[in-house]
Amino acid sequence: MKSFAINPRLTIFPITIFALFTSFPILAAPKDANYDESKIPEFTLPNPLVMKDGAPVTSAEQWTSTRRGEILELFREHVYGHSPEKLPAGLSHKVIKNVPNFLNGKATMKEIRVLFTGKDDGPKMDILLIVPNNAKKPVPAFLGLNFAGNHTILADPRITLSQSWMRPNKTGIVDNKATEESRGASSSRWAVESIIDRGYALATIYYGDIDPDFDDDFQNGVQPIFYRDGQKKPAPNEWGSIGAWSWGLSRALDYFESDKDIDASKVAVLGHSRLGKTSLWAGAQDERFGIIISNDSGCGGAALSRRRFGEKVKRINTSFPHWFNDRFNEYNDNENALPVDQHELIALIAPRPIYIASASEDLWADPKGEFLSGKYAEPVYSLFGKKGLGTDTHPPVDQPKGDFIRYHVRTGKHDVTDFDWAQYLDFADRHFGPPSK
Ligand code: GTR
Repeated sequence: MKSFAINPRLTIFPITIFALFTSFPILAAPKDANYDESKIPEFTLPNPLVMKDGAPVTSAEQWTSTRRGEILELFREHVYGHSPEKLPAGLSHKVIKNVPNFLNGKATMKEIRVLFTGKDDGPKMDILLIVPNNAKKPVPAFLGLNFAGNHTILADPRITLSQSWMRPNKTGIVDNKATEESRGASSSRWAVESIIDRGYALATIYYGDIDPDFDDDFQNGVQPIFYRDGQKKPAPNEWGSIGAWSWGLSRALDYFESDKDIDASKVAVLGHSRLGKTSLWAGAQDERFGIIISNDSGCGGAALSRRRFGEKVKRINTSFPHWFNDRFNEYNDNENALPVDQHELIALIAPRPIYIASASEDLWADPKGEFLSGKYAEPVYSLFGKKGLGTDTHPPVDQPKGDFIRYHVRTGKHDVTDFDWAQYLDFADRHFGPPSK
């Protein structure tokens, strides 16, 4: 496989990126999608280091006090929507299960129910938390949403089978409900034993507990909790589902702050695909997350929208009208008008460590566009004296590169594998320090 360097002349903003050559296997592009680097239109990326009033940003202090907030506001207004500033009255949690001899005695499993309005019959999410027994507390943790219920990450009958609405076409889902057959169905995506053996806790939540993933004009999920009198759906600049899922991740972090087993200052938030978009947005907004991990997040995640490679803004807004805010539709076939691009989402995470992962056959998610977002976030990390990717070249497969911004393109398809987890565990060891036993 060949890789090609980015022209170093173009690393100064505003950047005009000309065609880059493809370094991936030839895969047929779906209709209306481009998989050919030579057909990427020319574009200029917005410069994260120029303030709204045109003044340059030259210090970390200026970034933190002013510019960061400007960019965050643009993402809220034009892409993911504003999330509520206040917590709902009555929000509370209770431990609903505690199993001390989980994983053959290696871990303790707890289930924590977060009642968003304090009512048992109101909207709620269940956190599955697995904590190593043989580790000095408090421990660092990985937190990620899952696609089909907490019981799918591991085939252990002691994990409560989700009663929530499920998307169809997944293992063991009948009439949009999980059945016993779905236990452990996603276990290949969760390296539970390795995480525990390395001294980390693992927490996960079914994303549909926070907002079921279908377009119902926001009648279910957490949005209605916040409607003002007479409001029937979020305003065009208010949150969609990605905003809601991210909000749920922050509520899990609130809980960790009260759990003496967990070091809430060392929580790595991660997600795959639409949930990778979500982990990025959660990390951008909530600076308590210590490490952010994006696994194959693609369009609306780590991939630059202006490249229009693979999935495009119009396509994602058409297939999933509920993920972003309504204003994001203004950029369908109009990416150059976006006041931000996704490198600035990565920049919002600075100076915290961010891991961006792609897969070689996942052209739909635009691996090179994901790499370039990391690349063009580097000037912001530099303000803090933090090293980023340390290369202008899209790395060959299976060769992770970078320090505070780290990247790999794994061989294979759109998925989360043991290879991905091995990198995330090393990354957490490097930046949090290895957990003490
Ligand atoms: C696809 C979508 C992607 C990605 C993926 C997933 O259909 O086009 O943006 O989010 O779903 O989440 O699995």
